Amino acid sequence: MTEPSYEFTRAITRRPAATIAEGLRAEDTGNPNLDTMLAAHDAYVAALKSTGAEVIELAPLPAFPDAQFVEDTALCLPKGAILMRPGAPSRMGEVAEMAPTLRACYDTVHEITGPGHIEGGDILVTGREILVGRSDRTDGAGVEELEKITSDWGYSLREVFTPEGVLHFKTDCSLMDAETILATRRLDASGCFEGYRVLHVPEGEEAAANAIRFNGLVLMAAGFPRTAELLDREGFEVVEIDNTDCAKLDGGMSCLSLRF
Ligand code: CIR
Repeated sequence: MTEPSYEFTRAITRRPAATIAEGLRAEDTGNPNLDTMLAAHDAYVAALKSTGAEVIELAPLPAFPDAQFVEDTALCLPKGAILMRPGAPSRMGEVAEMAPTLRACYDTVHEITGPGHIEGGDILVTGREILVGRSDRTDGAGVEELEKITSDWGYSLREVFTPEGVLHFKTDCSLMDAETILATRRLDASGCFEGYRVLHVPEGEEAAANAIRFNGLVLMAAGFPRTAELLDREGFEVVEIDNTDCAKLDGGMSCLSLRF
């Protein structure tokens, strides 16, 4: 039996474009370096492939400097894909760029038509439900529209909240297995994970909370030794990927792929 919340046969990624320095960020901590970002991107794709999955690698899109963060453009579920409607105006055009690839992979592709907004980074699919964090990018109308689609597919969807000042819900949490969530204490304190097994990212390593479970591996940002140790102790096989450059654009492990 496969567990669709973390067992996948495919992923979609997009190579970073030369325009990455124009990418959105909450705080300017300096521009990312394209060469080191590309090296990290290659390591990320290699790790996904090492699990036996097929990775569809899309070409850079210089007109959309944040387009490598493909996760925000869609939600991929076993019964179909749903094209999102990003809350960041500069990112809305990324969805049309992703659509043909998803239509080639899926028989059923729905889309969020608005007026609401919703980005994939705010959606965590667990073994039993879909959690969606309202944020500066995801509003109530966007969540409502998604809920109509996913309830037809038999999912229960719960609206929760992304902490103030945090870009996306999944900036602060990740699914480790169907019932286990890695999360920051500040997010868990909201009570949104009641009933789950929650592993807290050690204090000072909050940026490690955005990881991905992909088949037998957990991909996490390098440089957070206490989180890596925690996950190792819990029996997960961890692969550390350099996230220095993506972090300058508020990006992390989950943002860089669509997984299905
Ligand atoms: C943005 O602000 O939209 C991008 N610079 C980062 C997007 C990160 N995506 C994600 O967490 N899913």
